[in-house]
Amino acid sequence: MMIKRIIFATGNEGKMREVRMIMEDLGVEVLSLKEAGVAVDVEENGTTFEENAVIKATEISRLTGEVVLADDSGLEVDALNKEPGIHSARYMGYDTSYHIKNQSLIDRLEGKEGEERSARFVCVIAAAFPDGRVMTSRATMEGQIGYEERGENGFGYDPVFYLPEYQCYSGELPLEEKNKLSHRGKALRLIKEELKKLQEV
Ligand code: ITT
Repeated sequence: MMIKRIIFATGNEGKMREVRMIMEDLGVEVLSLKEAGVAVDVEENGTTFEENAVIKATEISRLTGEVVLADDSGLEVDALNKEPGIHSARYMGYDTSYHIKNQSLIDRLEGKEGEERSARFVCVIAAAFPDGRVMTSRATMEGQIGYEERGENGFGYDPVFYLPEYQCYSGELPLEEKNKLSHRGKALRLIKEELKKLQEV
């Protein structure tokens, strides 16, 4: 199968920047929804990251007839029963600034220390093909909710996500470094390997 182009079904510019770098060496044109001229808002009414990723990818593939990848991701905070989880984008309202969302997590963990602050980013990537086939991959990045926001890189919850192993915040990582470690980098590289295999047959 010759895959010439892929639509990456996201409206999130932060995700798209990371995705472009990870997919660079595949030799396939990767278009955002905007670049592909697709202006639909898919309702993410699933109850898991997998369901939501599959909903986004299959809906856009059905609409366009193209190979479509979608990412559903979020932040699980153990002390908050894994909230905000699949609701990470919606947490405190879509339009609320991440400075406010991040500060709210810091406030909600007051009095907790070390491992009690454990959290992880989760990413599920779904790939949907015009013939109806679907595949998914999942990966995580483990860390903790920090005591403050740090760093100007990344997006969303990156400035509040502390990586004890590296003694820095995700928001302090350059794009390339984050991609090496991140939930999204790991999940997308798994799918990329599958796409490479398909290219060969
Ligand atoms: P699309 O559905 O259009 O892709 P979205 O931002 O609504 O965009 P999700 O529903 O998957 O995407 O929500 C993911 C949210 O999880 C995202 O908006 C951030 O709040 C958070 N998140 C996921 N990955 C992250 C990362 O690498 N760094 C910081 N925050 C992240």
